[in-house]
Amino acid sequence: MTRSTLLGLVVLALVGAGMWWVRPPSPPVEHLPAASAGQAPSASSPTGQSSSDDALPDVTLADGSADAGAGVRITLSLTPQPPVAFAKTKVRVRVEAGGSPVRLEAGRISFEMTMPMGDHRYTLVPGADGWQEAEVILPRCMSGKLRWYATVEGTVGGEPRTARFRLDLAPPGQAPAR
Ligand SMILES: [Cu+2]
Repeated sequence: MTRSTLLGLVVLALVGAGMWWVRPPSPPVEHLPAASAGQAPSASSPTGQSSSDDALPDVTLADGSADAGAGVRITLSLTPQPPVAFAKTKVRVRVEAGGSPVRLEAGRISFEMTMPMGDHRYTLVPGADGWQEAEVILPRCMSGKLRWYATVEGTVGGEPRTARFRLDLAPPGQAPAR
């Protein structure tokens, strides 16, 4: 076999491999309108969030509860409502299993946005009336977005339990509703 034939084979192999590589494993959905990417069309919330958000309990203006599986229900309550950026928010969590209050062992709550906003993780400590609580200060996002997500985690009867909620932070200086 001559040198040029070998080179030709190598080129052929590379072209073949290249064609294999450019064949996308999935369609480039980022170039498609959202409606044709398999998402049900829905009215956007004022904060421009997708419909998957709407399934999460909103704890901005009222307490919210979420099913954490196996009959465990996690309730999240913020004070004030709405919570205000850069101000203290009292976070309270209550957990029921089969309708009876239970303790969330190693209870903790974390807050995040769709973008990295730093670490906002808090341990829940025992409070009054069976609530477990934390004092939280969340920053305002420079982008102007207000939507945060709260994740409550812990174990009940040795089983890990998680519940997610959404909230919209009021801008600093805005008087809380109550
Ligand atoms: Cu941000």
